[in-house]
Amino acid sequence: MKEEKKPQIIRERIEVCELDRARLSLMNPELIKQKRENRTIDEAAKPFIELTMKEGIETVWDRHEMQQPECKYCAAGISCQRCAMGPCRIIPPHRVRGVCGADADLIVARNLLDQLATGAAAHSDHGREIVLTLYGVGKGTVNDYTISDPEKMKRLAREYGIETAGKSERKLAEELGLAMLEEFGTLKDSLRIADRAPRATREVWKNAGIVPRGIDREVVEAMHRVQMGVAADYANTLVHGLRASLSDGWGGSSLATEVSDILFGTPRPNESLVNLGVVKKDHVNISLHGHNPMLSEMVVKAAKDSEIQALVRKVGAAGINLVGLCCTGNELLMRKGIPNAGNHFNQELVITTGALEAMVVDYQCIFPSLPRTASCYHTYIISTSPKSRIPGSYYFEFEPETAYETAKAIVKMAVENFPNRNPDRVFIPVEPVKVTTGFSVEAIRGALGGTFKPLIDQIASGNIRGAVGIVGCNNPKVKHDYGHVTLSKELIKRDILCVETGCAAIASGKAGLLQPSAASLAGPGLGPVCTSLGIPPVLHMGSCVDCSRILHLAAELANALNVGIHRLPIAGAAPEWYSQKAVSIGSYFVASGVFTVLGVMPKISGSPAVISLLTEGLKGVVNASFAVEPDPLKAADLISAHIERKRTELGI
Ligand code: SF4
Ligand code: MSK
Repeated sequence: MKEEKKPQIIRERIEVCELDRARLSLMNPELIKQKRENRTIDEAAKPFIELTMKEGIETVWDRHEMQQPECKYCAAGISCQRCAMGPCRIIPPHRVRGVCGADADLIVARNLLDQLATGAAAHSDHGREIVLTLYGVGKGTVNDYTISDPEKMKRLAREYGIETAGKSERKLAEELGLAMLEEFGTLKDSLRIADRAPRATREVWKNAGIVPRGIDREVVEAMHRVQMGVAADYANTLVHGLRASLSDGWGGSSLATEVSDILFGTPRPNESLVNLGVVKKDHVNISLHGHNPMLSEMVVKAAKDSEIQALVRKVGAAGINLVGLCCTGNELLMRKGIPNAGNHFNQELVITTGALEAMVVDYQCIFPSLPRTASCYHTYIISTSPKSRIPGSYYFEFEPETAYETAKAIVKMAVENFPNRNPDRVFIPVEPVKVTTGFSVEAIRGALGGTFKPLIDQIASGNIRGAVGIVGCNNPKVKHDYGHVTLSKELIKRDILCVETGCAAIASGKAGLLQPSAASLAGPGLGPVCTSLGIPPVLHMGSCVDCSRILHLAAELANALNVGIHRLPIAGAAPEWYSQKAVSIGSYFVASGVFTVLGVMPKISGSPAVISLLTEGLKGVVNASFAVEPDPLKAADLISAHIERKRTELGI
């Protein structure tokens, strides 16, 4: 008999909830009330935030407070740790260059390129894992996954110039997987998949010298450039950042999205629920957190296994309740309608329901401190990626070849943890909110009757003034969800359609904006259009890598009009971004011709030259630029003005 998979325990599991008594003693009911209101606008999160303060369970907001005041040199981007001659800081009037001679502009630019390349690498490495799985399915080495959307696979194969006639699914998966793997790095000088960008946009890239080549190549070159003694010119450094970001958006992220659709199904509109109220008192609750859908898809299957179901009955639970978090959650919500417990800042709070048997994580956006939070309860943190082994967690090494077996062992462990729950600590005083999600590019085209013409007509007639991609994370510098929700509400009121991904999309879901009935909050043009189509005015387009869907949608519209993306009445926004991945996303939006407004200041204020390049100078390079506006209402003004300008230029 095959031996059952057992987890490896990474270091001792933290067994005692480390209550911070000193901080706790400072808390009084008035202060708790005040903080609870200042920390979030997510009504369902508020009782849990209050609980953490009463019980001294540390959260992201506490740690942010403890980090204050922040270092003003680091905040301005003018500190450098790059080599052993430093660290260096720029402190005018005397210290205006680092030991190597780098000035403020160069130090800021190198730091920014470093962040961007990190984000591009994260998305693209995720994409590589998915493509390798497709290739493994084709080669017959990976047997736990199947091709869920063979039509999409054929479309992609044709895009890659692969003959599809007479080939089996497996043969096609092998050939397409190999062609896609080559995008990461061979002797080529452009990405095949980036050819779907409009011709005029590719022309802009060519003239600017930023056509993305191999995906790995751009990230490696970025790392080379930030090595001491290579980059010397801030502008030249940042222009490479645009190229690296394009290799992410039109490369690694696009591959992650497209191949996930092939393997797990292309999202179609479906209904589900969001917020912390999705946790069920009488069920074994398992949250699936991170970004890569490969393990979580298998957990969904394993939860239905007859042996597991028998075990569920044995422990006396009513069933297994899977809930998503962050972008793994977005993937499951879009494709499977699995309820979502929330975005980035809900990850600690879901543990405080006291009813979570396990939190299964893959990688990205996972607080390394989660095992500390979990130690206050019976919850197991189960890490699964060799790239993200978390001290204090139980670790199952995930490999596509043994995906089902691993998923089943994880689910079993969670079910067996159900009797360890303390019923007196179960606290779920909130109800979930309904959402309609699943708006892939294909689904939007389908909702419009098979062509984008009706959308273009509505934009041309002015009923819809334009569209905005709202993306990105939560950041304790912004009241949780306030930036996302305020901006989305304001834009739809102004007849601007919102398409959203990542934590922004979940924020809108929790606020009720992902329901068709939210059309009543939209303006007199957009509202009736949404009502007639039965869609919400804010469309959920997926996870962080699915920002590529927003690019592809823009490309479809631009191609239909035979213009570059920069001519469209569209914009991007990241009101609460924190992640290096968001730096890459913002950059590939701008490099693709999309004006993008950030709600959190990047670490560039130490270089007026870099600020000027990013907010003005880039217009001469890629016909788009960044703006920074922390107030979402003012951001809406900037976006509306931009959209109206673009409409005038188009003559509509
Ligand atoms: Fe200092 Fe230059 Fe080294 Fe940075 S690269 S730490 S500025 S000497
Ligand atoms: S999970 S990258 S906090 S959107 Fe994709 Fe959310 Fe940002 Fe992570």
